[in-house]
Amino acid sequence: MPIDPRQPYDDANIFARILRGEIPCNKVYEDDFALAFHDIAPQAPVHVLVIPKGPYVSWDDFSAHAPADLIAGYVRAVGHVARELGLVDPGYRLLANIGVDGGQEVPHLHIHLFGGAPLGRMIS
Ligand code: DGP
Repeated sequence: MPIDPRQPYDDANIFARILRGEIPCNKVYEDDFALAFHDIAPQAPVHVLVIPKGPYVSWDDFSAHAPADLIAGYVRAVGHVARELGLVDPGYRLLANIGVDGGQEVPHLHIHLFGGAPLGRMIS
């Protein structure tokens, strides 16, 4: 069920619980700004989610309200994960679903990182 993008941050959402270590994840990378882990229902040979360490519902919330050091650290972490996974050549795809029309289901910002195969021109 897509989220309401105007909702306040819900500390009980599944990614907040993963960040707090309350439920496990298959971790790929972690630093002061971000956590990356494999998606539970992969849609490509590599399908990793990268989340910021902060209470942000969506890209809209994060880009408007997060401090600059967290934004920079998070963006760098996404690129670092792709390089560490060996995806830069031949390439990969980043995607963030936002709100109802974007089909966002988990109300903590996450960037999907897809790779490991030719992905075509579009993703649904
Ligand atoms: P989105 O539609 O952008 O909100 O995608 C949410 C993604 O999160 C979806 O691809 C499945 C994934 N997901 C949901 N619950 C869990 C979980 O508990 N663990 C992991 N690793 N991924 C999850």
